[in-house]
Formats: sequence, C-alpha cells, structure tokens
Amino acid sequence: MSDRPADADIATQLTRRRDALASAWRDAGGVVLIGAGTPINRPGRDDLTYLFEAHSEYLYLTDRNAPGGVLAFHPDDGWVDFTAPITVDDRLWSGAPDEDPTGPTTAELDGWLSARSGAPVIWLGSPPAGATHDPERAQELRYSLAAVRRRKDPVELARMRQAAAATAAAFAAAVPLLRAGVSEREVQIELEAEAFRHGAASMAYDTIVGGGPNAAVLHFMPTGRRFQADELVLIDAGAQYRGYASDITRTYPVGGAFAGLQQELHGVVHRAERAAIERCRPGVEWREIHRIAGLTIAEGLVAVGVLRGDPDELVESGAVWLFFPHGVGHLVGLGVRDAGGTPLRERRDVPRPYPNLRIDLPLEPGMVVTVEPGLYFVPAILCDPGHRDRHAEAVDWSMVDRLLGVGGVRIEDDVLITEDGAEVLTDAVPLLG
Ligand SMILES: [Mn+2]
Repeated sequence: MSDRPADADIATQLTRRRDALASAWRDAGGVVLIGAGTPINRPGRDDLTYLFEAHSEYLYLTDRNAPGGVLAFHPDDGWVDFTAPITVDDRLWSGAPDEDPTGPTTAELDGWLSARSGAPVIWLGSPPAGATHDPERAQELRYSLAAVRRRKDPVELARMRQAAAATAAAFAAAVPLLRAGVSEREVQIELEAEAFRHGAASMAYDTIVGGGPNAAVLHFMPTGRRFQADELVLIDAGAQYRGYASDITRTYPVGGAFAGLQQELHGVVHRAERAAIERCRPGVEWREIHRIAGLTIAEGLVAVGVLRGDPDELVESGAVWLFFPHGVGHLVGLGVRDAGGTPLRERRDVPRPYPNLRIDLPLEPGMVVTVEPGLYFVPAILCDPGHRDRHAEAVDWSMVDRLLGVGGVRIEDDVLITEDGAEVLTDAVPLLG
C-alpha cells in the first residue's frame, strides 16, 4: 500500500487530539480513564472470542488496537498511557513480543489512582466489569470527545481514502459477476476477497448483497439465491483499513443493462443523491440534506406515476417516506457509525421533522457523512392497510401492487465536508446507468 500516513503524522495528530480534549476537560473535576476493552467471549464456544477491536474512543486517542489498556487523564498530570502487561500466555498463544512494555502498565493503575485519592473517576471507552463511576459526567465528556472526533484529521482521511480505494476495487470485481445464475453469496465472496487483496483489514460491516425482491431488505444478508435475468442487485459493502471504514452502496442490473422502469427508478435515486451532495457544505443542517433527498425522490415518483400531487406536500404528508423509509446517511470514519450517537443536548427542544435521522446537526468542515438515498418497494410497509388508507389519493396503489417484487435501489457515497463545499471520497466505485 502506498501513501500510508507516516508514524510522525500519527504522533502529531495524537498530540493534537489529546490537547483538544485537555482543554475541554480541564474542569472535568476528576480523573478520566478511557478503557480499550477486552475480548468478548462467544457464548457457549468455550474460549473463543469475537474479533477484538479496541473501543473507538481509546483507539482515537492511542492509535493502539490492543486489549486491556487504559489511557488516563488528570487535569494536573496530563495524559498517562497504561498498557496491558504481557503474560507468558500472550507470548505462547499469540506471539506477543519478548520485551516488556517500556511505559507504565495497568498493574500500576491502582497505585496511580490512590496517589490522587479523592478525585472522582470518570470512565469512557470500555470500562472494566464492576467499575464504578458517574455515568452522567461520562456522557458530558463523551459529548466533547464526539465533537473533536467529528472533524477528521489528515491521518484519518488518508486511511479513509485507502478504505475507499479497496472498496472501489471490490465493487469493480463484483460487477462482471452479476449474471443470471450467479448467487448473492458468490458475489459476496469475490467482492470481499478483492477488498482484502487491496489492503482491507476486514469489512467494516456485514456485506449486503440482495437480488430481486431481496434488494428491498435494507440490511440483507447474502444467501445462496441465484439472480434471474433482468433483476436488480443491491450491494452495500465497505472495506475497513486501520480502523477506518468506507460505506458504499450501488444498485446494478443483472446482465449489465437496466430495463425501462429500472432505469427510471435508478435515475430518480441518482438524482436524489446528486441533489443532496450538491447541497452539502458547512452550516447546512443535515435535516435539510434529508429533505432535499426526499423531495427529489417525490418528484421522481410523480414523474414515474407512483405518486400523485405536489412533491413538497408528499414530503410533508409522509407519503414519500413509504418508499424512502430511512435517514439519508450518518457519520462515517472510525467505524461505520462514527461519533454520531451522542444526542445533541442543546437541541432537545428542536422538533425532529423526519423519522430515523441518525444525526441532526449542521455540517462542519472535516466531517465525513454517507449520503445514501434509497427507493424501495417493501411489502411490510406498502401492504399495510393503515398506510393505504392514509395515502389513498397520493399513491397509485395498483401500480405499487405491480411493482412489489422489484426490490429497491440505493446509492451511497462517503462525502467529506470541505471549507466551501464537499468532496466525494468514493466516486471511483463503478456506477452503472
Ligand atoms: Mn451507510
């Protein structure tokens, strides 16, 4: 892999990240401990564990993907990085290095804490079992950490570009396989193998490959089902590189060419994605990006004949969300859902106009968001008598009945918010149509 960020860049950014938090936490009123976490046992599988990934808060501040460590902060003493001691078992089973760690180990943590007795302890990251602390204070600190993490630095962006490049190669390998008779699982295998060949450490999430009606299941796990001629195939997959994710969706036609209506539906979603990305720039509210995507889909569905009426009203009434039933995207970076889960306390009173928004805040330079509008024919939604009653006039239900089974279309790219606009990090991924 070329263009790996140099270690010196990582050291510079770790200092910058920790300095930013030291200012925010100067008055935290205690010791902050950030735990890496420990491997989690697989129930009933004896000593097997799930793949270990250090807690994202620990990884962000140490760049160390190893279990057991604790990063400590005290307003007077600054940062102390306690790593896990290396045991004989670690060397026997996992080939841990012969040399002991040069810095402090977690065996010294209790002594360090008792020398600061009286200072309350606040845990972030993954606290050890039985740790006592103040979860409300932790939530306050986590909020400021999430604010720092939202702006991606050059090391993070370099890793995300590597992840995007591996994913682009993976999708390019999948496209020629989309022929009648090939299975979802076969496509998943070849796609992931190509991602690994291009430097992916793992996939950032379970790869989604859905053919035909399965394309209408938002997170469909690939099966042995074989594609039929003229179906749509929805692929949502992303390589992970040094902890950083890409998250990309394309919808392709089996056989390489969209049939008439498929072409129109794909065009609607593509226009919605372009319109949403076009609007991405600092200061714009994320809910506005969501509204524009929904409005463009409403316009497209009116043109196709599925919806009737004024597109703005179809957004207001909720009719369009029957076909676009998820948020337009989320933060992506250190993991496929990056630093976006923390509610924005100061906005508690702002009404949420749309369902399912994973973030609800204005865009800032350095954020990376997914923009992923979709348009689906989901029987569980569209066969609901309540929905059919409520939107009796706005929807051509007989046309919907004919389209059940078509599946759906989603197009998703990862978008970096720049000082004056946006850059699509993932536009090397092949898009047909
Ligand atoms: Mn996504």
